[in-house]
Amino acid sequence: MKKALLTGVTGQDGAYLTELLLEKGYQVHGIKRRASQFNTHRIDHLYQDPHEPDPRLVLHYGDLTDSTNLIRVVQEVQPDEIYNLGAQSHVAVSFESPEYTANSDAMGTLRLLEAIRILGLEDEVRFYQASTSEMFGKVQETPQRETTPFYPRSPYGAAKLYGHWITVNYRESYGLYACSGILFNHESPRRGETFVTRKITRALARIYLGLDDCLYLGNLDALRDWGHARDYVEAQWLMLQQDQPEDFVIATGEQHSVRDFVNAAAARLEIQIDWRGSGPEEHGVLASAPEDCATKPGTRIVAVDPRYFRPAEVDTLLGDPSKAKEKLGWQPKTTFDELVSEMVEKDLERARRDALIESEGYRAYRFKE
Ligand code: NDP
Ligand code: GDR
Repeated sequence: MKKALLTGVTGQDGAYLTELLLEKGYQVHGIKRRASQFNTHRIDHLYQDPHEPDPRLVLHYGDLTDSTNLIRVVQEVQPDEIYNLGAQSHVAVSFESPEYTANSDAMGTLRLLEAIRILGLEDEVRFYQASTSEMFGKVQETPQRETTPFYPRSPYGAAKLYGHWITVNYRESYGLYACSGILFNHESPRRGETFVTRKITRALARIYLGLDDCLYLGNLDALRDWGHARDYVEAQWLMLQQDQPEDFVIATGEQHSVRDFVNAAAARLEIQIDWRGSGPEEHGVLASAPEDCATKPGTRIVAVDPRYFRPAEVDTLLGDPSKAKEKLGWQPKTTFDELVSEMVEKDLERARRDALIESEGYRAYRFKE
């Protein structure tokens, strides 16, 4: 049985990749952080009682800022593949916590690579690094491909750039099978609630049911290439199954603005937004809605809040996934509309549950279930 070790197992990608690897017959070992509350909700459906013989999913406490811990876990697990998905992954937060972001995202990658080297596992382990389109930042070429020069625009982008190059360096210096996937934004119903797509689908579903009043956003004009996380983790796995390690751009090749995303999500709820004003004055008024919508036409449901502007913005990202298509046989399966629909439907289901608990109490909700 092949063994994979994942950092970031409790995150969005960690959950989808764990599902994929378990389906493929791997034993999956994940590093989770100690937190004051349970933080494994995304993988709880996959978790097995550790008292059972030969569990297929095993969790270890650890942190990318703790090198002795990483060395011990790698030594204990002796994995065939390591996927370094763990990171402080929020761009806006990286401006608030730049040093921690560098420690976990840049130095954390180095620590994991050094653990492999210290344990003499260079010929035994394949290593995947979660690189990002944020490294292109102020874009130098459109669409962005593997050869496009990097120009990061945030502490997160700069830290990830170090992680990217140190992975290339360990491949070239020590013959390690190591690849970086330069992944463009990928979303899902499991996306963290403060990333813009999930923030939008969650808020609009709650506004629809009367649980929230208004969705506050920053830059509505930012353009992104959004795909589905389920499709993207398959590319991560494929990159480690090739004869030679190489870096790949993973993207859809399609671009939408944040405003487009709001309109698409609203359309799934059959509500229409009338956009007024511009810049920080811009807002969206509910123009029409079905009868069961708790919020009435004429209400301001989207507003720009400058607190969500970033000190330096990445205005536009658009990836060219041709190399991945040609060499990995990979292409995205989920369209933009399907992605938006799936996210809205799941958030509506969650909002309905919250509304029921709020109005009738937890027992009524359990009974209805
Ligand atoms: P998430 O934010 O959903 O998950 C991040 C994971 O990293 C969580 O499991 C988190 O643990 C863990 N983590 C955070 N800090 C540490 C640390 N110091 N030590 C160990 N683990 C840590 O991110 P995604 O799943 O969306 O992304 C996965 C990776 O891919 C990240 O590295 C991200 O930067 C990168 N990426 C993501 C893209 C995207 O669009 N989603 C695009 C390109 C790259 P906890 O649950 O405890 O917080
Ligand atoms: P990003 O994703 O920064 O691209 O990083 P995010 O969803 O946070 O922002 C996308 C764009 O939307 C604009 N925006 C807002 N963003 C947030 N979070 N909240 C808002 O209210 C808001 N309003 C407008 C942002 O300014 C930005 O332009 C994600 C992360 O997953 C990274 O880890 C990953 O590497 C990159 O995608 C590729």
